[in-house]
Amino acid sequence: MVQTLPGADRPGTDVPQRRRLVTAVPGPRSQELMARRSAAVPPGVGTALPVFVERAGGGVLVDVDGNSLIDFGSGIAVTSVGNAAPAVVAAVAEQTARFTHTCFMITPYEGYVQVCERLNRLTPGGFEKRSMLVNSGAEAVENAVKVARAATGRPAVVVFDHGYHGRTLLTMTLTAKYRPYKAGFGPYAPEVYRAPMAYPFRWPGGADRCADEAYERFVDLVTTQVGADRVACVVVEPIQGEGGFVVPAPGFLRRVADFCAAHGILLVADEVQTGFGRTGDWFASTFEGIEPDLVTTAKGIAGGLPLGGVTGRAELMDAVHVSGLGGTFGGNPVACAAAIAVFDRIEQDGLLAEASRIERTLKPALLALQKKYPIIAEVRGIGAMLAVELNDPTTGAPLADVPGKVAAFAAQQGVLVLTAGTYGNVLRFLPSLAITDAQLVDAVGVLDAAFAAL
Ligand code: PLZ
Repeated sequence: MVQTLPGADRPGTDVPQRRRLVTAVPGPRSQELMARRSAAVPPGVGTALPVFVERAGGGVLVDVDGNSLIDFGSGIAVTSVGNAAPAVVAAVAEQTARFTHTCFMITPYEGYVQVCERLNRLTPGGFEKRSMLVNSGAEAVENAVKVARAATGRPAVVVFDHGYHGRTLLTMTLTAKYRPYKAGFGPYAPEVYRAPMAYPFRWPGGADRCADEAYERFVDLVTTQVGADRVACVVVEPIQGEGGFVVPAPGFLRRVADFCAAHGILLVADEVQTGFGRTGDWFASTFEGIEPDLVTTAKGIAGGLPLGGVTGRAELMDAVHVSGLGGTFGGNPVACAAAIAVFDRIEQDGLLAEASRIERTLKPALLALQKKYPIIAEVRGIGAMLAVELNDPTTGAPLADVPGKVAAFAAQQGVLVLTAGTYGNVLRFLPSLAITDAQLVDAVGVLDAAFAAL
């Protein structure tokens, strides 16, 4: 059985939980490695921060030059229970020593079943469910669409502006943003249709009319251009991630869900970025009281080991013929052991409440920055998934070059922050749920200095 470390205290790491700089960032060793990287790895695989990591613990990355950075990215919302969380490390070590792989489709093992049981219980909806496991978020979304098509016998998929669902052919097609995700990679997959997202801050008719008008546009698209009876599923992130942490106008998703139910269209909630405590609940669909037919997961599920899942109504998941789903590595036993340790940590360490605590500390601090710096047009998000959108205060034009400058300044001061947004004008904050209030306050001080230095 998977071991957890009883009494391992959060963040339970010997990596000191503070920033500490001993060289410039990036330091000389990182620069050397960057030169080797450039010779060995193509530029198509990007680098947000050219700092090579040697070890990490809790919410801190230690680089090869000995600098410690406060990590506001968590590897893009992955290391939510803390990096190298002791319980995850122990579970991985224990499973690795027993066996590393069999292929679940050849000879099964209990860990896979346990992860599926937990997903079936934790995802929204009291109905009977089944889950399957894969290696990534994109693969989860691909499989959700396969299940939806097989279960409904319909071809079309409806997605939204600003949506992100992956980099494979189908999920790249589902993804809205052209550059860098789609440019040069067409032709795209057929039968994908895109509706406007209820993005309150940017809705032409104003935030108050956003939910109603966006819903009307969605219905119009589905009924007049696609045909509701041809739509297999609507795929939507309950809070959009890469698109800029867009929280849909209240009521919009609820109405989309009701429309889907009335027309035999399946609702797929892509909870890859929002799942596993990120927003203060297990899944963000619960904020709108939605019970999606299918839920896709990955990222925070296994503390950094590659794992994803599709969870859905039993009758839909069971509609696929025997052996229609799978893959060599999907639900690898080591990744499953890590996932079980992550679920236990979230439950036993009360990490859902920690996400809310992070919001209570970080959001007011960001709102205080907004008062000082008028280019911060909006502070938004839920739990430990917060962002600021940066616009020209007079014209309202997106300031696409500013997030990069703030992030570069912050990195030089020992804080890693990520950018996002269709217009590249969003800074997003995705700390580990193990981050302390002191670290949050310290990091916001660095952001303050970064905005002051613009
Ligand atoms: N669905 C909602 O956020 C991954 C992408 C980083 P994979 N987001 C980070 C990048 O630039 O590639 C994501 C997501 C949502 C699906 C995915 C895809 O998950 O595990 O990256 O395939």
